Amino acid sequence: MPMQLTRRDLAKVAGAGAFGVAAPAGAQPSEGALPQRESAREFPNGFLWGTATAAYQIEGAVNADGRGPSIWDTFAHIPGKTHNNDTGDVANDHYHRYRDDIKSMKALGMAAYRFSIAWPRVFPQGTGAPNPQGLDFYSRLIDELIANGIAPFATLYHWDLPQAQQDRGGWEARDTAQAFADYAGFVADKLGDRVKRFFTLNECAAFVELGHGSGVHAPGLQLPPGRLNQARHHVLLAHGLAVQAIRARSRAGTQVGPAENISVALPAIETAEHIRAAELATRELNAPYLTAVLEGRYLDSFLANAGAGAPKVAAQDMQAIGSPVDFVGINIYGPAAYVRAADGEAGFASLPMPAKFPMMNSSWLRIAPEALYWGPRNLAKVWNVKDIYITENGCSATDAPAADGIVHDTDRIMFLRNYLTQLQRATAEGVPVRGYFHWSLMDNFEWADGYGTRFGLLHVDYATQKRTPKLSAEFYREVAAKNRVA
Ligand code: GBH
Repeated sequence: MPMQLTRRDLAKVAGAGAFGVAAPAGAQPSEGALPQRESAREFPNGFLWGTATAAYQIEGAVNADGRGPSIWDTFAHIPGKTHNNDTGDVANDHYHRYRDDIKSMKALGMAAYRFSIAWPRVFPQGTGAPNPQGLDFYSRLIDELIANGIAPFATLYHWDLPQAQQDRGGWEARDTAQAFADYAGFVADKLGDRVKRFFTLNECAAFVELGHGSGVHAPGLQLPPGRLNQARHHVLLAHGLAVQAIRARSRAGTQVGPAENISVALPAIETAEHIRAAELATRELNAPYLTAVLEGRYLDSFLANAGAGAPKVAAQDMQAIGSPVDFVGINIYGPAAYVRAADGEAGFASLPMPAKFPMMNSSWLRIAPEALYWGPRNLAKVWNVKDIYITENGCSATDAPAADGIVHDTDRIMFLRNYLTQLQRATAEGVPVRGYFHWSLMDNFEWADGYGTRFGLLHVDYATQKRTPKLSAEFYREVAAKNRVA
């Protein structure tokens, strides 16, 4: 029977004007007519609300205190590689303004902050002598966070490989995996007294493919398939060796895991057979990265596909890559695919997505709120992961200040409300998501898209470095304060 609510019906359920429906003349709004059931919409107790950033995107101060150059310094300075030839030279000057930025986090009621440590600040040459002044910046940052009641979550690699390490072969060189592990162990030893959770590498799937396949990110390579697979393998090995190094060199209780750009498979229709298809697709679509890390092996289908270009794997590599992790961080923006059940070996088929699929400002960001349900849900179901963090989720939006100087980013609020509602659906069903880090705290250097694309809750005026909370910041502060979306 089709449901047709009349205005009168709505007024009855809506009580005192909820739903924005004006009560008919003469109707008496009754108090409490609408059952509140707020608890059903809450996130679990202790759920961590935070924001995320990355070193090169916000710090600036690229020559300060002995920092060495990274591949992004080199790349961004090549004309034509970034929008407007923007670079991270100054960025948000966070290196000098971190205290104020932490005040902003506190004003938003944040309980956690995910930042990244720049390898070239700590080891300007990639290996060899550490630079104590570089490390000291992160030590001060961490102290300031803790003093403000904000838990530090540190990512050890967010794409800023020391240029010196690139000159020795970068991720194509197996030695880079060991160099990363040495750096990771060093940092865990020095900062692990205060940082309880480390992420190894941010989005291997993004920086390997974009930096070494399409070449649109640093170091701008376009490798043939075999060499690309070998670089991928070294990156996975870097993750595994770093997990081992962090365990060996940090105190009891320090936790470590990846922060990966999971390819989210969405069942187009939520029936048992299509949901099963999405689970099968999850393993396959993530075969080059997350699947290898969580299973400690490459899928047969992946190796068959690679053929002669399959990576050369040394003894113990897969064991290292599959080192047990304490949690899994996943970055989720758009969906990888809508899938349905299908005959054949794979058991699923990916469906085409129309060109006019709803999009946010970035050309790649499709709006699919249910990705924030199915991403963690599939992760928990397929690999039995017990602790999950959403290490990034967010969007580029319209973001132009109005006459009053405020960015009324109702599009970002729409995005957040819908995505977070789906995340709550997951936690309510028992999917073990422990926290959510919004990308990003503030507008910043959006890699090849430069400063023209804005992902922040705070608007940044780059001429003055003034940060101004957008309307979405107020929205997000309410979510964190109430521990629910609405
Ligand atoms: C994340 O990447 C990054 O971790 C973060 O640093 C970044 O600022 C944020 O998201 C927003 O982009 O082939 O040129 O069309 C998100 C995943 C995957 C986004 C690849 C860009 C395609 C670029 N990225 N994607 S392109």
